[in-house]
Amino acid sequence: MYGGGQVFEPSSTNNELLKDEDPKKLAEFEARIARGEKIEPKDWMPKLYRKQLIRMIEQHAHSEIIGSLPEGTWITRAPGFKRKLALMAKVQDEVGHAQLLYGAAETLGKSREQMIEDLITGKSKYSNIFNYPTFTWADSCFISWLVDAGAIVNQLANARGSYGPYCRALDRICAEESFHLKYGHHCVIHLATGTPKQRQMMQEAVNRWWAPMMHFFGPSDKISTHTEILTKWKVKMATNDECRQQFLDMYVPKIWELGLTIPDENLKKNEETGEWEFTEPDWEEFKRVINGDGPCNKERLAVRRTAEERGAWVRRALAAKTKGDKYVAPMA
Ligand code: FAQ
Repeated sequence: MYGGGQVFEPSSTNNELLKDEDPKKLAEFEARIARGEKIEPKDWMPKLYRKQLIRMIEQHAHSEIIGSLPEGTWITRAPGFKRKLALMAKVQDEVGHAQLLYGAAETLGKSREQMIEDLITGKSKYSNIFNYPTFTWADSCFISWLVDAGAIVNQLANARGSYGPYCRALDRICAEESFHLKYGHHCVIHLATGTPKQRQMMQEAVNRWWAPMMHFFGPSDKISTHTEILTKWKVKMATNDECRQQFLDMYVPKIWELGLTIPDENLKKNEETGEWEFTEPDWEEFKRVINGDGPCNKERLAVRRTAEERGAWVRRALAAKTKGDKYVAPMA
């Protein structure tokens, strides 16, 4: 079963892991974090910090490779040569981001092979949003603009976090994502200011993707399991609700500016508090989707499994030793 079953449940293992730590080392570690120092792979770190980072970075890496699938299916059908080229480059970037992130997670001691195994057997999670289908070209445009926008809000914050290898990977990822965002915005502007049919297609995509987009930032802070410890140790530099609010603040006006509507009649900015108010997202649907029961979970994992099987001979060939370790010239 996909997920690991620990969502929203307090993990006693976490407390046990912390209880065993040397209090002096823990205090020194926390003082370093408070001073804004980066923690590097060879530095002492609590077992729980390591475990949480592996979980989060690994899920992020999986999200990038699985995230390349709903857009990837549109490369051959993208309207025109320039859009095809740009989308192909974007999808390649997303897979490259996964490589950077798997590398960062490996510095914490989990092998890439194990991470991939945990993804394709459904043990690890990845972002909810990539379990929805891209029916039309406009769905792909929504992802390129607004899902990338949401990812940047989260990643720009966390790039200032405490774990060196993750922050450095995020810096590079954010630089590339900012091009994705511009590309996606351009695609959406084109549709939203196009023919009535194009506008309708874009509006329908916004209607389909809004709920998953609200889920994308994670459960509200009231019910988030990991936020407390991750913010304390500066892995998460903004909470789920803070990221969601920042996204709404930056992008709702831009969506409205294009004459598109958002399918939430309660969505409005409270001018007194400065906070956006919205209908509480359906957290039951969120839980179902992240635990393997979304519209495309099975298909997404099946594609990854097939890619693993088909690529196995390449990995075998690379790992195979030639006689006496000597280089053997290829036959052709
Ligand atoms: N989807 O206690 P919290 C991208 C799980 S990259 C699935 O609040 P946390 C680029 C969570 O894992 C997108 N599961 O968790 C791109 C936990 O389950 P667990 C990915 C989710 O870690 C663009 C449980 O719920 N970005 O899009 C989600 O403190 C376009 C309890 O939640 C990252 O991964 C979710 N949305 O906060 C690619 C950024 N939210 O492990 C292609 C790094 C929560 O106990 C095309 N990650 N869960 O079984 C983070 O910032 C955090 O991990 C959060 C979740 C904010 C995602």
